[in-house]
Amino acid sequence: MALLRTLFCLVAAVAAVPAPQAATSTSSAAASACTGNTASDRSVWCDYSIDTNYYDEVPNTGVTVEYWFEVTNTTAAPDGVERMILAVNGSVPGPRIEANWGDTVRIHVTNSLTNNGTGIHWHGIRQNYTNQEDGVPSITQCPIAPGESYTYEWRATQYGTSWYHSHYSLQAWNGVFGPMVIHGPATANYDEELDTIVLNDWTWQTSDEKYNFAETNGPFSLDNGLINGKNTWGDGGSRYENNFESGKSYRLRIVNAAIDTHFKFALDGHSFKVIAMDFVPIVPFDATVLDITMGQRYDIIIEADQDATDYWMRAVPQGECSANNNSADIRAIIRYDSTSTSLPTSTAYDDMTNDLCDDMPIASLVPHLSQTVVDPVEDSDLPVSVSTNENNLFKWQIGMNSMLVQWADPSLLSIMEGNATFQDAENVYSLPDANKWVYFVIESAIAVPHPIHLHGHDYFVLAAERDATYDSSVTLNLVNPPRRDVVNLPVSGYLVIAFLTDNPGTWLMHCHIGWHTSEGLALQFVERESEIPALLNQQTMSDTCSAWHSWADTVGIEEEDSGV
Ligand SMILES: *[C@@H]1O[C@H](CO)[C@@H](O)[C@H](O)[C@H]1NC(C)=O
Ligand SMILES: *[C@@H]1O[C@H](CO)[C@@H](O)[C@H](O)[C@H]1NC(C)=O
Ligand SMILES: *[C@@H]1O[C@H](CO)[C@@H](O)[C@H](O)[C@H]1NC(C)=O
Ligand SMILES: *[C@@H]1O[C@H](CO)[C@@H](O)[C@H](O)[C@H]1NC(C)=O
Ligand SMILES: *[C@@H]1O[C@H](CO)[C@@H](O)[C@H](O)[C@H]1NC(C)=O
Ligand SMILES: *[C@@H]1O[C@H](CO)[C@@H](O)[C@H](O)[C@H]1NC(C)=O
Ligand SMILES: [Cu+2]
Repeated sequence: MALLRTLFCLVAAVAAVPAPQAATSTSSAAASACTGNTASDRSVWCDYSIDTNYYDEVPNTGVTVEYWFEVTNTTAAPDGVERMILAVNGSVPGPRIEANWGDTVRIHVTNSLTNNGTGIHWHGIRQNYTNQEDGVPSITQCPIAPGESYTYEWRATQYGTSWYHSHYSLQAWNGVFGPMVIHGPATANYDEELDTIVLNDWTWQTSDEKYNFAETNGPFSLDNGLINGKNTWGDGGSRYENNFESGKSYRLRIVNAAIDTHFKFALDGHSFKVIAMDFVPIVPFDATVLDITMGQRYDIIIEADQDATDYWMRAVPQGECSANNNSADIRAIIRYDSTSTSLPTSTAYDDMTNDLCDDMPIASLVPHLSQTVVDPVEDSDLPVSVSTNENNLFKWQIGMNSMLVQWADPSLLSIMEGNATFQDAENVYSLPDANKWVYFVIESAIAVPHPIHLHGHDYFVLAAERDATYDSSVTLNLVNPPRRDVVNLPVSGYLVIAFLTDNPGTWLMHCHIGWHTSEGLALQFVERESEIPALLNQQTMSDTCSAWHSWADTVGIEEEDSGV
């Protein structure tokens, strides 16, 4: 019976592939659900389920899903105001990546820009033993030079919602990003998937022009926001719209892809069930308003159980940390009657304007797959602070340093060459021992929250508090604490994070506010360095770096930020 179900699963996943027993097969078709996963039972996934420990076990689908991406320089008017954008295949957001849990995902990226390198990061993907596919120039590869192509390949060992984005300079926020869905089981049932809902803030000048301002003046008011690449300004632009059928339940996958905006998100008049945070399924809880900071994702289920009319979907920038000139009008429309063309008259929940930049309450974020942190050992303290350098430009520090790394000299290259001696500015924290629980206290006296994103791991939140200082009296929550890949370092507060050293590689940890990443709020964990060289494709590393060197030498490109 088990074997039979496995076969069904394989057939369902790659209808186009004749022989399910083939070791690998290639499909660029959108993935579909696994046998047993139906509207009345979303917990099943062929031979696996929502109870499977996905840190240890992954379905062997034998499927490789393949995509071809081209990064281009073009113009667009997402909110009616035309500007230069950089984009994947010309659209903002770029094409959606879809795969099934256990698939191998292969993406060929061609850099068709004339004047920038690139490198694409698969946000939240664990990259189990595949650090080189993480897509971070200066850390895991040299940038892909103009005219060159690069192939990324990794296994989807987790499932849920995420996004990919450029990790070269501030290119992501000129438009080089898109949604990513890994299909798998869920902790609650729903009838249909509605869509990925990608939230952005938006400026009418490029992120590079804005960075020059931010570096000298600090944060500023952004011009607008987008929901799935759309919004209005004055008479221009249009809104994202979708439809509900009365009585059905819908899964929405929400991604905050902003450069500097902590959103509250809601659909007027409707409540919802939250079923996943980042790539971690959680015990479902009910809410009406979602707090979502940069880099975070939530999967929610909404019942179409209200009067059959039109409703605003809203994303409201939180005033405590995100200034926007169009805060009250970043909206989309959900219609029960798809032929309606009226503007909704629904009103917003009061909570939308409480203006604080907090995460969802920690007590609500309970992972379905329970994991316990065992005897964690405290590593370095990581204070976060800000200062100006000799040119009066803002630089952020985490731990001892503000990160400054070189595109042409990625950490993995020096580790590959066997002569890695890291400079202070590379902000390296070495974790040589395998399978140890380590924890770090990240703390800031400044009234600015920072979404802290770690590559290569889900991390465990042992404690977090705003307007507080950490000391030894703080109780660390070791039994099934929230775990995910982006958590807010609270305003004037602390965040204590733990993870298991089970993934050799150079893993970046950084603030996901774009300006702050560029201003150095980043460090790298060099985890199990001695095991790294054996995992690398040396040819790819060398070829990418020599192509980058020849291009960069010819045009004399200058790195003006942290290098990540
Ligand atoms: C991660 O990679 C290691 C080494 O190849 C392997 O032993 C382990 O099973 C992998 N984990 C998952 C969840 O695939
Ligand atoms: C993106 O564009 C390339 C050509 O530049 C094309 O081959 C590919 O099919 C497109 N991919 C998607 C997902 O639209
Ligand atoms: C995009 O095109 C503009 C206008 O031609 C040019 O100034 C800019 O350097 C280009 N940017 C990139 C990244 O290729
Ligand atoms: C990248 O392209 C942008 C947009 O054309 C340009 O402003 C910027 O200077 C370029 N930066 C680098 C570092 O290549
Ligand atoms: C945005 O708001 C700021 C401050 O409120 C103002 O100085 C600026 O001119 C506004 N920008 C636009 C384009 O309206
Ligand atoms: C490391 O060694 C390689 C050759 O083994 C050499 O080409 C490279 O320049 C060295 N790098 C540094 C930073 O010393
Ligand atoms: Cu920050």
